[in-house]
Amino acid sequence: MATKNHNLSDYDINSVPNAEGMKIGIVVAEWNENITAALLDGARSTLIKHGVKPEDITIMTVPGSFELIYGASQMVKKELDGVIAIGCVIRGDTPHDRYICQGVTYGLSRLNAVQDIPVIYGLITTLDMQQAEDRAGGKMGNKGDECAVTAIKMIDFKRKLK
Ligand code: RBF
Repeated sequence: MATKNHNLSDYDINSVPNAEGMKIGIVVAEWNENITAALLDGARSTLIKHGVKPEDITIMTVPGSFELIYGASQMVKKELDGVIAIGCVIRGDTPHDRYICQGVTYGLSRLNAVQDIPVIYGLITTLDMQQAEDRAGGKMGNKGDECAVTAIKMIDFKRKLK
């Protein structure tokens, strides 16, 4: 959804299933907290807007994005219908950021493939802080909103398959 000029908060409201009764876990990284807090706000408010009860949203924090893998892998074992992993990795002076992004992307992909509930990829990977701000409620919208809508759609996908 990071297509050029695509606003992450733009979606067809009629395409989103009713999320009443859905239980959702959100695991949030503390690194770049100004960004991840804004992503969390977006995700939480969009879930609630579509019918998820505040008490059915479980929020857990982990130190950095790399820990999202462990965090999400523990949360998928709980009584939840889906898990959103939120983090922000900003390019630094060393290749460290690339290893973190690769690790998180692989770890979350693997969870998606082997676990029973959907894990939503809410990792922002940017070249600088401005790009991150643009995607955390700035001019590109809020990736947290997009994650919430994706979570609802994927949970509904699973429900329809049964
Ligand atoms: N975690 C993030 O969520 N975002 C970052 O941009 C980020 N940059 C890091 C840069 C360096 C040099 C190091 C050592 C860690 C960074 N981390 C970052 C933390 C990482 O995800 C993890 O918490 C730690 O490496 C401990 O496992």
